Amino acid sequence: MLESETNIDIGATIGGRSIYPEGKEMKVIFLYFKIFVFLLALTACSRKEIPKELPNILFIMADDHAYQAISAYSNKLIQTPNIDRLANEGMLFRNACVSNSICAPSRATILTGKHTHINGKIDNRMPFDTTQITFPQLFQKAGYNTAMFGKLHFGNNPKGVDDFMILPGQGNYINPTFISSDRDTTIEGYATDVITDLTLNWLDKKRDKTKPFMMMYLHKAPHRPWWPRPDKFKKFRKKVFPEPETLYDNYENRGSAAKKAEMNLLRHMMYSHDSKVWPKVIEEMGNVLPVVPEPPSQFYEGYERANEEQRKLYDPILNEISKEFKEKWPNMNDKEKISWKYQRYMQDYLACIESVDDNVGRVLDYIEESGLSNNTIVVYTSDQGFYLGEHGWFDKRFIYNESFKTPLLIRWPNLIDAGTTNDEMVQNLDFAQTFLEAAGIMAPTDMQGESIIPLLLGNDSEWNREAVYYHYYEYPAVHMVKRHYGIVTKEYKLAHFYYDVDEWELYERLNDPLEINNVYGNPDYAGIIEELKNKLSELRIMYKDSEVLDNKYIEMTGGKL
Ligand code: SGN
Ligand code: CA
Repeated sequence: MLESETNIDIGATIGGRSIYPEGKEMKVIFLYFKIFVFLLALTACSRKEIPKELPNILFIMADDHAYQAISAYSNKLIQTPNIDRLANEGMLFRNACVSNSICAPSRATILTGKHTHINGKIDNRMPFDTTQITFPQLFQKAGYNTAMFGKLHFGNNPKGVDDFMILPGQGNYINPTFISSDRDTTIEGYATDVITDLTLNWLDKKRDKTKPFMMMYLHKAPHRPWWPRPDKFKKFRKKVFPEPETLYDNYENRGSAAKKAEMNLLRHMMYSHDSKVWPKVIEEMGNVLPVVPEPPSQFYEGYERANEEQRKLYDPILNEISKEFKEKWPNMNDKEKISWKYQRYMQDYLACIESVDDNVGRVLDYIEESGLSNNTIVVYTSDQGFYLGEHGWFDKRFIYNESFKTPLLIRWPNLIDAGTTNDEMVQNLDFAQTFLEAAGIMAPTDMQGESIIPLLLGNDSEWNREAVYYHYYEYPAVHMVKRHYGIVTKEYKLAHFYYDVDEWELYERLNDPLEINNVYGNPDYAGIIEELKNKLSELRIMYKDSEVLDNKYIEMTGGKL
């Protein structure tokens, strides 16, 4: 009999001491065993599986959208009720990050499922080898109807999409021009609204409704120079936002990379191009110029796209900003100047975000009203994080939190439990394999991420990543953030800055969340440093990165010093 055989086995493991030869004890053991088998069966039954019906994928990505500016992450700065819907009805990732915090490299990683040292798009300037497989090609081949609208910023047209209209390079906010397979088209309106119109038009009228779809809906906003739509420009102009704790950071206890970076609000944020003071006012004031030279053409590149009617809406606000600047600036001390620039920056950046949120709402409404909701995976993310005054900065690039982390919210009704959060270290590197698994398409074996489907389904025990790898290259270049690579675990961040320096930095993520205390030189951390360096070497080997490759990319992008 099976049951008695089981008992004999159990007995044998307890070192010869017979605890159940007869009666009561034996029954208790049977009972425990049955409960155990029942619980096991119950867990197996409740384990969620991907359904057979192929899901649609709606991939929404903004450009430079900091998680600090999504109310599902933090409601200090702005309310984003529509993006928050994805958190309320799906899963919010609190530790999602990128592997190289800059635009085109992040997009190349998303499309190829490979680190940038492998796909070759290490910075915004390097060409992308178009013979590589990108995940939309695999969707198209598998019978999906595929499309892309908005900012790709890749230097090439996308492959694997049945329809596309993309912005050339960075694109424009006002009356943007789009590239498509046959011609360029300029569309009157505000980029965030126009990209959404194109997306909705395709979803509603152009797509093949007999097929599942994979749509990439890619905003230009809130990328610099933060031109809001006129009504939002006006609405946000008088708002006052709380300052981040590290706005007046002096970079003490940090390495030379933080001290030498050129993304400081006081020294590197431009008066016209960024703060939107008329160039002629800056010229008249003569002695207020920042360290960074500021050709008026940079301001006019954006402004001059506006037609007469649109200018009538922008001009009164621009006049008001210039008037205030002219009156106040000469009497301000440095702290007041930083504060003024911070408020101006946030007013425009967050006004751009409000347009993104409104438009995400339009698309979510369409998905819901057209009955697509239950079978559509909706993802909201950004190509990287962004500094909103933390450490006195704007821009991104660093392995430090605000640029390294990126927002990630995913809704998949019936499969992802509503209102859930996840703290695992998932990366943009994982997106391709995740989408492919959801669609039942085999991922190429040389992709380097991992599908996060187990996390989405709540099967967390199937996820065992303890650390992620990061590598940033674009230096020397705008903002002057030095080349660095590193390892990040939930507890620590160890980075090596190289090329014109050879410096290491270590941050304790749990005790020093603001990352203001580099403890690399502290002997108390010798053990942890050794351990992390070993793990970093293992990661470099696992992801096929090396000093040879570091040097190859140095040669290709500017040469040895
Ligand atoms: C432009 C911006 C920079 C920004 C890079 C890269 N200057 O050069 O501030 O870091 O793009 O951004 S701007 O005055 O032209 O806006 S990325 O998101 O495309 O990588
Ligand atoms: Ca970007």
